[in-house]
Amino acid sequence: MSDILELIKARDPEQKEFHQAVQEVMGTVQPVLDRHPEYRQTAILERVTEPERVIMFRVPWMDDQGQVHVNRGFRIEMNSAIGPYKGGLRFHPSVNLSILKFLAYEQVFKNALTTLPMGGGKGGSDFDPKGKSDDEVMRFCQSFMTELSRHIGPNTDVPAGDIGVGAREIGYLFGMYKRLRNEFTGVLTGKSLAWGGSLIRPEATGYGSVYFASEMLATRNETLEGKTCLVSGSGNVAQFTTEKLIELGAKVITLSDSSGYIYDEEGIDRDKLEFVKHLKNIRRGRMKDYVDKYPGAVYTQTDAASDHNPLWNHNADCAFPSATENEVWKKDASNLISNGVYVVCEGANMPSTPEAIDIFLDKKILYAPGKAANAGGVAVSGLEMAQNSMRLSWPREEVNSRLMMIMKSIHQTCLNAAEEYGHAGNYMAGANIAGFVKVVNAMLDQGLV
Ligand code: NDP
Ligand code: 2IT
Repeated sequence: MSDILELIKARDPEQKEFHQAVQEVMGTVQPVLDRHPEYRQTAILERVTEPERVIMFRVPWMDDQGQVHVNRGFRIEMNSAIGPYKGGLRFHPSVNLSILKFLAYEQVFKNALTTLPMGGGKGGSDFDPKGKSDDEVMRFCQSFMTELSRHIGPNTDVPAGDIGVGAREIGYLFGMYKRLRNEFTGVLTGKSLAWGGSLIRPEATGYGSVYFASEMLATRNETLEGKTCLVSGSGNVAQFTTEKLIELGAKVITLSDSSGYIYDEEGIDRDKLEFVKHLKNIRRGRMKDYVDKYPGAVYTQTDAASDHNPLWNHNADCAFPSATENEVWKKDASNLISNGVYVVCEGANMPSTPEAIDIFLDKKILYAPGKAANAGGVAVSGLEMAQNSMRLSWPREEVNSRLMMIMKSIHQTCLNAAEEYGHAGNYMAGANIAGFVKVVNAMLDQGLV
């Protein structure tokens, strides 16, 4: 195990997030390797940690003042053992090869857990959509797709949204792909309903994360009703996590963005959530504005360079980190535990640092890793692909009940795999093992690939 980590560190020493993601998976699959010597004999670890293909390209675009800018575009085609590459696009200034490789790597195992035939990929750009006009975002998306269109396709690689890529960006990207290829196909998911999108896709990640938390609580004969919840982020995942929590009778008392967080002791109700959706999705404003509208709430600025986030330091039962990677530090994990939190359900990808995870596992709380808990988003993307292939559109209830079934199945799969390999009750080990076994067996079936 340490061999493979040494190898990837030596090969790409600067890719810290990628190393972190690999270390987490490799740290839990040793019992599988012990039982299956053929995996080591066929260098499966070396193969599964090396992307099948990495595409990196120039994205030139012009701003509203006529100034030319150049960003970098990426698509990591990580693994296609069980289906076409599938995974989101992230537009954020922090985007680099390390972050996208970590996300693509997580995506491979996450997609395997969904029960649907999807391989793993991820892409994006260091473009910052904040403060850009719609026209600027459109020109950027058109330029980005001009190159990306050569590499993707409904049976090859199907991108979707992630941080900074929502319905608006998917629309511009799809329009350009259609124009370049003269094809109306399900090449992207997260499309609008009128032109091939699926009902429930916008809600799916957040709803799925809450369904997963409900399943975990059910193992202790509990429900979310009456539970106090901390949610971070205020984007797609955080909004629909909050929506479902409210529907199930829980009380959400925090939301955040990269500048700070709001604490609303009375709870964020439906009206307040509608305000947040409008603020973030239409006005593209900041969470700070929440307290002008609701003066009973408190806004606290946060410092990205700090080793903790005060959002995680409030009395609560459950926490749903739904903003970004490494947003829950060691100190936050200790604060969560001492404030009574015993459910941590990751809506974001890799939001907890390894030290924070150690604390959750040590305290034996209900801890759901992102690759299981947030798989509802890509699962409904898979259902969008299925509907596109059939040229049909399922009703809301049908998609929602499939999403619920998938989340239940992922929950059970994690428990079963954990139990089978001596990690009973450890959802992180269960998710890693189940995802890993499915993907590497498919690779072995297909020969030296
Ligand atoms: P959005 O762009 O809709 O929202 C992102 C939110 O996170 C914003 O509130 C943003 O604040 C905050 N955020 C982003 N970067 C940082 C940062 N570096 N530090 C602090 N806060 C930050 O993205 P999503 O809601 O779609 O994604 C959130 C997380 O969920 C990501 O980890 C993503 O990979 C994951 N995910 C998303 C899925 C989906 O279907 N969309 C599916 C599965 C996982 P600000 O406005 O200040 O940038
Ligand atoms: O991290 C993720 O799973 C996503 N951003 C969603 C990917 C998708 O293809 O829907």
